[in-house]
Amino acid sequence: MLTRPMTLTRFLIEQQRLNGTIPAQLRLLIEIVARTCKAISHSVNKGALGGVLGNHGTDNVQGEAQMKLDVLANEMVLDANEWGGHLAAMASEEMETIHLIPNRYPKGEYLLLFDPIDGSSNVDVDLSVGTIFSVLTAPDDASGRTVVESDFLQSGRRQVAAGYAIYGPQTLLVLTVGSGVYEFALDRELGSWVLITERLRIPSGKREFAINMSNQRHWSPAVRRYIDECLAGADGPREANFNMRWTGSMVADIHRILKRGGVFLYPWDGRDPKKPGKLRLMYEANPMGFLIEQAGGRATNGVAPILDVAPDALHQRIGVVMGDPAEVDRVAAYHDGDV
Ligand code: AHM
Ligand code: MG
Repeated sequence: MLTRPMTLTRFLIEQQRLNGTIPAQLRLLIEIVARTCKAISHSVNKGALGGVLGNHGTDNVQGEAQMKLDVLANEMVLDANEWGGHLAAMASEEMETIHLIPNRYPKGEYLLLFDPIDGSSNVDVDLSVGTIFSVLTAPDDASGRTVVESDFLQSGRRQVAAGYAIYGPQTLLVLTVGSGVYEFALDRELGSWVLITERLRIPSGKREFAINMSNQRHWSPAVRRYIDECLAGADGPREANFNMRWTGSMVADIHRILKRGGVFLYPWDGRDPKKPGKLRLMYEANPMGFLIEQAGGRATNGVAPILDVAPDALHQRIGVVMGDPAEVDRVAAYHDGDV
């Protein structure tokens, strides 16, 4: 019997039909985002041959140097999603404020937030990077008026879809619409995303942590204690040897944790009072937190689940601890002073 691959298109249609988890408009929106990720993947792969490497020579709203690919991928997501009719507006890590759908196109009810190239400092050295996205619904009262920035300031719990594409040895798409986590691989011959893992679950008990150790001196006592105990190995209080991995691309580190287990930390640190962490709530912590919870893990900023944090600014930063629930709970308990 011929076994047909389960493409993203068929998967989304079946979810819509069988489970009713995806309204038609959301399905079409996800298809467009996934198609854009295919195009971004081509640009990333071309690298120097496509003239896309190196700095763009500009800074983004957060004062970070933009790479050419940051700017290119941002444009690609905006262009592809403007005309579909599913969106009310978009917001990106690379843009100062929200991007409204031009008047010449119909508008929909969804809000798209994205980090076009996450881990972009890794692009020029040929390590994995990715695109992260999150979908919210515009507030009911926004239908008859222009969407404003505060319409985006919804907690992560309200996301209706989230995911990332990772441009690594394989190009993969990892997606949730609130009914588990699904992993698709880009089949370049078919030009399709093909389902390779259903209902992905984080393996438990893996003794592995991911953190940028060079920030150690800036951490809170709770995070310092957690990492010290991991480093103490089999003779320490954890009575186990821990391994460490850090790629500098959140997509790659979170992908490893989803597939192999362990915990990811980019915690609050005391370097700059205006920046309580490096990662952005709306473009990184919320979508990844949604995926991690849907895969049976937990995500906290140390004191509260990330998905319950009420945002107060579009580009807000937050401390992040996510992955294996037992490890995340331990870090949270150290913050609470419970143990
Ligand atoms: P970016 O979105 O500008 O690439 O920054 C986010 C990245 C994450 O992917 C990664 O976890 C972190 O920054 C790495 O930071 P560091 O350079 O401190 O290791
Ligand atoms: Mg980024």
